[in-house]
Parts: sequence; structure tokens; C-alpha cells
Amino acid sequence: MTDLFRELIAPNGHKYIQPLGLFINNEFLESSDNGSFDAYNPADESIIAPVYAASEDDINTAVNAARKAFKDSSWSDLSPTARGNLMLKLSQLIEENAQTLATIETWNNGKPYSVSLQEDVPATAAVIKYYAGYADKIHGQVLGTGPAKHAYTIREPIGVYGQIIPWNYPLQMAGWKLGPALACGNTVILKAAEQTPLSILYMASLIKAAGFPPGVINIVNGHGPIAGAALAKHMGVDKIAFTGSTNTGKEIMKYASLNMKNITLETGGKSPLLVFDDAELDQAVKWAHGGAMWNNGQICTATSRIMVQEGIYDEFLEAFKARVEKMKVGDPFSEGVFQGPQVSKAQYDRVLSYIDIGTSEGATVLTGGEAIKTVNEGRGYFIAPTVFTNVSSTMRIYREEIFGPVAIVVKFRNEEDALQMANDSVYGLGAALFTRDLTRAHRVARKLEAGMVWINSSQDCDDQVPFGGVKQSGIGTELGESGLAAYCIVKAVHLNMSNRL
Ligand code: TXE
Repeated sequence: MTDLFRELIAPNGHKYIQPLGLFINNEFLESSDNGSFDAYNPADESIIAPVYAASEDDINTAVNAARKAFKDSSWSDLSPTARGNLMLKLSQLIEENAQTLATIETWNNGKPYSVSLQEDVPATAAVIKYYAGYADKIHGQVLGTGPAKHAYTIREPIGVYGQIIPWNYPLQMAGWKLGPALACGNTVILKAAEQTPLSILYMASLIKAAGFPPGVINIVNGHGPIAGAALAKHMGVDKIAFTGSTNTGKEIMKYASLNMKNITLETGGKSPLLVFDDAELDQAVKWAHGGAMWNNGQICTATSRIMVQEGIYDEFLEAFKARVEKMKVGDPFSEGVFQGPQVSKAQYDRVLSYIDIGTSEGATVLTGGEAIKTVNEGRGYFIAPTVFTNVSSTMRIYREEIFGPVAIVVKFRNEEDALQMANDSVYGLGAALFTRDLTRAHRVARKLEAGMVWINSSQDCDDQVPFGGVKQSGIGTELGESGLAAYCIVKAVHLNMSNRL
């Protein structure tokens, strides 16, 4: 590999310059051992471009850059308002480069272009803008401890912060993690997922253009067990924030214990969606469909365990099947496509293997249940949206995260039954419920073991509202004020004002 930049033309004809290096100290660099891997288009399996992969040495270099930048007056002496203005500039540049960013996101991830352009990119700009507004509103408190002393708190940045993100929402996940970290004055090393290295590198060029001092934001691609592990283990990193699988999250916890890093983890889920007899059926069907199938089914909070009360089960199932079958699966740059390919061959194989597992465990395929080979001359990782019925709670498709366009629909008798089934999981990320009965809605919301509950919707997300899971779905929250709090230290100061002792 020799080039650090390459002019590329995407399948939609969009031409742009793609950075391919490691972004450290505001420069794109080759990796120290010349290691690289290829970025793919999952819609036709073609290679888009190779990118440099960080070695352990490169992670050291990035951490050193971030440590130096943390203390450097160009960042540490910046007024909070000036810090917020840099973030606003970045947000603005993301908006101005929306078409390029959306093109890369779709090309490398496989999500429909309309979704990248209308949702992912604006949401990334918005979350950075949201936290930019906080930069000069992060205050301590004066505590009423009586006349003998003056006690107060200061909120300080944690320091150098490692971020490991997944491939399902590459830009948005970067935005969720960069926003609060920068608002508080931390410096960052962000490692993107191997499957989606490209959009974040383009964003790195916007970070430089926005005027952040060198070393404040460093972006590296690399393999999880090498670059990710080196970052999570590094003694020079003060906090690690991770979004990904529960198993990797557990590894990260072990690595973080080496120097007792502060951690935030957002991991797997198997979120339930309950439809009570009195629900508005049409709404329940639409949200249940989106909640399981948006983003090609690759959503950590996917409400893919759909539970329907027996009185409306048949009616729901018929309408749900019709809706699933109506949605177009195809090349993500084509008009009107709802679902593109799975992100990678590994994910495609994994989802198809779960479909096989479901069938062999005795569940019934109501619709879908196979790969689609009619798009792009049989190339690409397309899977027919799949719905299983006759599923029991002991089956793996009931209990395990599939992370693809696969939902199960089961029946419940009453509220108690529904709650028992919904909470019968090692996970506790999201949960949705549909009813017209307000009292029941709030009663059930309290009893659901989940970090987020949606009443009469699913996947509703807002920068102001905390996002996170309980049980094996994670530790801590992102977004909102509590997301900000996770990136600051509260220091207490006691001033003696008397002649005590
Ligand atoms: O996840 P990994 P994978 C779930 C989903 C999916 C499964 C596997 O069920 O099917 O995980 O996906 C980095 N030390 N989710 O294999 O491995 C890796 O490089 C440090 C749910 O892609 O967890 C990437 O940047 N880092 C999820 C990130 O971790 C390591 C989103 C996620 O990869 C590492 C993605 C290591 N030892 C997958 N190993 C969600 N909650 O949204 C890997 N990584």
C-alpha cells in the first residue's frame, strides 16, 4: 500500500478524495508495519479501497499524541465557549459535506442512501451541535456545608479517552462518543470497526478543517484484537467507551481493569415489543416492522422479539406479514429500497445460520428464510426479511441476538404473562409496548427490565434522552445530560474558614 489518499467514484457517480491513513496529530499517516485491510461494498462484494491498519505501536503513538494534546495550552486553555465553537464548526462541515458522507456510508455499510442522507448524517451533525451547546454550561456546585467551610465541586475532563465503535451506525456512533468527550475537554483516540473504515476517515479530514488542535481527536482503523485491545489495555488511556457485542464488552472490562479505566459499554440486546389487545393495530404493525427491520435489522435495540396478546394475534400476524413482504430489498443506491445488504460476509453467514437454527429447532418460517440472489447478479449479502412463528422460549432464536432482518412473533395471554416473557432475557436494552390504556402503559413500563421503554413506538431516539442498557446490555448511558456526566470527573474542594482543630 502506498497512497494515503485516493480519488474514488462511488456507484452513484459521486467523486471525492478518500483518506486511507491513520489520523494522528491532524495528519494522515501510514501504519508503522505497513499493515492494511480492504474496505468492501457489501452490495456487490467488490473492494472499495485498502486502508491502513493500526499496530500496537501506532496505538502508542496515537495515545501519546492525545496525552500531549490534553495538557497543551492550545486545547486545555481554550475557553469552553471556544471549544463549543470548534464543535459547531465541525457540525456545520458535516452538514455541508452530507452528500459525500452519505455516499461513503451507503457504499461501505449497505444502508439505503436515503437513510444515510436523511438520518445518519444529519443525526451525526446534530449530536455534535447538541453537545457543543453544553461546552460552556458544565458547572460545579457550591454546597451548603455551614459557616465553618466553603465546599464546592469542579467538573473536569477525565483525560485521554479511547472509543471503540461498531459498523452499524459508523458516523452516528462516532458523533455520540465525540460530542460529550469534546464538550468536557477530553482528548480522544477513536477506533472504527473493520467493516466500515471509510466514512470516519472522511470525517477526520473535516475535523482538521474545523481547526481542532493536533492530537485532540485521533482516528485509527485497525483489527479489534490488535488495535482495539491495545487501546483498551493502554495505561495512558483514562476512559474507554465501547459499543459492540456483549462478549467483546466483557473483554474490554478485563482490559480496563489494568489501570481501572472509567468505562461506558453499550452492548447486545434481544429487545421485546408487546402488543396488547387494545392497541391501535395499524400503528403497532408499522412500528413493530421498523423496530425489527430498520437499518437492515442491524440495530442493537431492535425489538425483534414481538409478543402479541392472543385476542389480536392472528390479525396482527396477517398485517405484519403483508408489511414485511411489501418492503423492497435491493441495492442501497436504488430508489425506494427499504433494506440493503448485511454489512459483511461474516454477518450474512451469521444471520443465515440463525435462520437455519430456527428452522431446525422447529420454528415456522412465516415469510423469508433465505438469501436473495436476484440483486446485482447474485452478488452481495442480501437476505429476505424473515419472520418466525411457533417459537418457544427455549429456542436460540428467542434468546440470542441475531442482528439481521429476522423477527419472531409469539403469543401471550395476559399482562403478567407478557412481563414474564419480556423479562426472560440476559439482556435489557430496549422494550416497546402498544396499548391505549395509559395506566397499563406506565405500570408495564416500570416493570420492564430495560434501559429504555417506548410506549406506542419503537427505536425513538433523541439527543436529549439517555440511551443505555441494563443487565448484559451495558454499563452507563450515552446522550442527554447523563451522557455528558459520563465524560467529566467531579472534584470536591473543601476550604476551611474557621479555627477548627
Ligand atoms: O462485534 P465486536 P462484531 C453484535 C451483533 C453482531 C455481533 C458481532 O450481535 O452480530 O456483535 O459483531 C472491536 N478488543 N453487535 O464481531 O467484535 C471491533 O474492532 C477491543 C452489536 O462486529 O464487538 C469493533 O470496532 N476491541 C452492536 C468493535 O469492537 C475489539 C454493534 C465491535 O466489534 C476487540 C456491533 C477486542 N478484543 C455488533 N474485538 C451494538 N450493540 O450495536 C473486537 N473489537
